[in-house]
Amino acid sequence: MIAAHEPFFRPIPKRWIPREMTTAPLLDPCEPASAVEQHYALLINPFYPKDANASFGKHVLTPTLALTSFAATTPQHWRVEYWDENLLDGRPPFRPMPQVVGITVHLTFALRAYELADWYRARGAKVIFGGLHVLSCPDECAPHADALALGDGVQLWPRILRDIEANRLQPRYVATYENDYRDDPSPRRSILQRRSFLTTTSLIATRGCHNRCGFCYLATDGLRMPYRMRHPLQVVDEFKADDQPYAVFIDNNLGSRPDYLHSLCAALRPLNKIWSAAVTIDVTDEPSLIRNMALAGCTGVFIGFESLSDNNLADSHKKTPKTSDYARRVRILHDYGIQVNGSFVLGFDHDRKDVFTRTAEWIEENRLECATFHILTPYPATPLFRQMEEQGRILHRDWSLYDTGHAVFQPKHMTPAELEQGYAWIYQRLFSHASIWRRRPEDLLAIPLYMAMSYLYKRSNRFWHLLIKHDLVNPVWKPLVEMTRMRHVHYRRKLASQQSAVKAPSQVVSAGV
Ligand code: B12
Ligand code: SF4
Repeated sequence: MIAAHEPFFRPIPKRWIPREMTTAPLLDPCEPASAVEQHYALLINPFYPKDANASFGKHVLTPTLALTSFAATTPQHWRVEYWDENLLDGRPPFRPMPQVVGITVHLTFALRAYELADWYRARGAKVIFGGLHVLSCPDECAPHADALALGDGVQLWPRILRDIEANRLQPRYVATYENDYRDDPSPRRSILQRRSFLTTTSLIATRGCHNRCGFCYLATDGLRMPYRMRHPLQVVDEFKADDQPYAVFIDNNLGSRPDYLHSLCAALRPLNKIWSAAVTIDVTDEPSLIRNMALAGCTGVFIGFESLSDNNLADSHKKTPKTSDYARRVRILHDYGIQVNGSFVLGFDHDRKDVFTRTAEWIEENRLECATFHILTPYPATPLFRQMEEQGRILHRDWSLYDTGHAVFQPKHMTPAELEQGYAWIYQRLFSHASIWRRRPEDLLAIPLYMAMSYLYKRSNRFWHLLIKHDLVNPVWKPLVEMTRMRHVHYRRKLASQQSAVKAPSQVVSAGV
């Protein structure tokens, strides 16, 4: 039993963090303009500072699909280049100057996006913004871009390029997410750097979620995202085409429609590959679905438990089983060899100062292999933001600190500084040698891979920037992934021949933000 006040005994020592992980590359203000190459589009994922409490590995687990999804709709006569500033290769290219620069904007890296946009526009490029922050704060974004894409880029990008060619670019383009998802082309993954990620196969099979939690970006005003699904065979084709052993589903909730997930699993099963996905814990309502997920290659799930307090969950309008049943449900997943990465939000109105130790104890007791923590963050234009604003609890609007690692509102039962201290403490506790060991799998044969993955993911922040800079992420991670896949294929054969669960196989880091 951990004493409830342990996180507050003494200040938590600040973690070392290399400069490249906190500071964006310099954009030289004196750089003269270079010639503009017509029909050349540069797509940028801007730099964001990393949180030293969490694993740096998460940033190179799998790429965002924000840019590759609509890159696929670029007309043939355009050249497209992709630049992710988080891969530590320096600032994005500018010689020749692209005719168009497309930038994805989230609130945490909005300022960097504005800096990039201002720099490129001053040198003759047309800048287009899209992404979540553009949807929630369009008026703030507008002065920095030639055009805003509000909503689905897959529909908007070809229209925008056509209008640029015809010299009739509009300031705003709007598209909903209500079209048939099956009509979307596959994301253009060929523009990604394969060595830079654990896997380049970020897959997405569905959009939306059956829930609408008040703190979730899905509850943003003006964002209508009904649950939409791609055909399972489209997903299978993308998985095969990218030729990686492991895929990460980046869907908000792959389990919103159990019937769909059953058919997706049936389609994935023959591939003999492994994957992980975000689902809600109610996916365990039907143990046969969990069995099918395991038979289809699911090695890990990312589950937003959010809180161990029913009152907090009710306040957020999350439809979820009672928290007293969470442990039983975690066991169902473990019984089928599926590791659990639990996501917990800290700072809800029913959280008191003991929330950190109680949560840590629960995670250790239930042997969650991985856990991700977020300080409750009211995203602009969500019901939670409005509520906090009405109550006068928003502390500031410095979006760069809305990264779920900082307290940006006044919590009910502790100070913002205590909330941040508790957050740092719980990460340090869960990344400690003792905690990693306590949560090891029951199957002895699974322990070596579990330990290797855990140490690489949770205790290698000193080395991540080197692996990233020297394009070693995939080469270093791949053997562990391949060993996991081989063990899993063996496990699946055994599982298929038996009625009930057999011993759990092994580990690969599961999806999660
Ligand atoms: C993959 C992912 C990551 C990856 C990569 C992030 C990156 N930026 O490189 C990793 C794991 C590193 C990560 C980390 C984090 N993430 Co993240 N992540 C995601 C995830 C699961 C998928 C993103 C994605 O590919 N979506 C699918 C694409 C197709 O959708 P889209 O981005 O909206 O893009 C569409 C449109 O917006 C538009 N569009 C987008 N950009 C552009 C640009 C142009 C020019 C045009 C024309 C159109 C356009 O077209 C696209 C197609 O329709 C989302 C949840 C989700 N399912 O979206 C969370 C999400 C984006 N992450 C989130 C958060 C909070 C974080 C973290 C801060 C969490 C943390 N504490 O660590 C960190 C820090 C990263 C950061 N500062 O952004 C939140 C953002 C909330 C918000 N309101 O901003 C989300 C929404 C999760 C959530 N449910 O809350 N993340
Ligand atoms: S269950 Fe998760 S994805 Fe769905 S609305 Fe709630 S927080 Fe968002």
